Amino acid sequence: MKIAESDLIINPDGTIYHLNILPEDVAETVITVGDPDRVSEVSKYFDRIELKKGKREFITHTGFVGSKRVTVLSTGIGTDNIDIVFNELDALVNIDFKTREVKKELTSLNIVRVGTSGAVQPDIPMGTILASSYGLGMDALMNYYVQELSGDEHSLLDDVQAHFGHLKHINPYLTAASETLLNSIGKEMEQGITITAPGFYAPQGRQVRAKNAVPNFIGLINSFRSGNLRVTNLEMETAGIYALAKVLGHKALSVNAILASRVKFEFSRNPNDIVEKAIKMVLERI
Ligand code: R1P
Repeated sequence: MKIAESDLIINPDGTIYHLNILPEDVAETVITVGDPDRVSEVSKYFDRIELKKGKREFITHTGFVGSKRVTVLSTGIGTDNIDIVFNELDALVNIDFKTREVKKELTSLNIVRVGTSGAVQPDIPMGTILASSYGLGMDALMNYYVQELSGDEHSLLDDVQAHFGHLKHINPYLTAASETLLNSIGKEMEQGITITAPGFYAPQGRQVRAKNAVPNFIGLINSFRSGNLRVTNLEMETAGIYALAKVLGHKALSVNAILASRVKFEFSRNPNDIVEKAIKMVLERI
């Protein structure tokens, strides 16, 4: 079936609408970062850079780490941007731009996010590099897609709903990391459930001047348990990445540089060093 021109917008030069890149510009291993300035912090370790392109907050560098071709791409902040990045990345590899039809042979990308995040457990210090075993979305993205859950995801989501169900405005969604990537890139890292929030301040329990509707949100978050599983950290993209990657048949892992402790009310004095450590760990393992 031909995908409509209004549904999949291809620019006159053959690039996809927002990312502004061509199908051949995408490697099968993709690193996503939130901050556009972090793209060159990753690609500075490439042995060779073959392409630098961008539009808006979506900056792409593609090159080689040894013999492995890697794309690093910035998503900007939030799951609304993840919706754009993941649909366009998937279209670049799985839709024939000439016929506008889905290709017969699909490509499954390996996608690793290197992001920044705050810990919600007292035993997880700033400086920790943490792999998200699950993404738990408190945003609205997956209200608009059909998601099929595994048995494990179902029972964990039941526990989540029992714990957070009194927050009537939230419809949480949950997806596991790619087991393959969690056991390779995430090996021996701290692991846990990452909550993805639809904002930075009250949606992550921060109290500045506006009055928060959910009292003690961090306490509610860090007291959640399902067997041995607990929520370890908060940020703004992982759950959307995990959910859309799975819906579209890609593998995803989120690696978090912990810059803040939300329970000790601390923020790192050397955040760039922690991010650098996370970047190096991921590049050594991809
Ligand atoms: C908020 O400051 C941003 O930082 C975190 C959050 O998820 C949000 O995008 O990640 P990045 O550093 O990857 O952007």
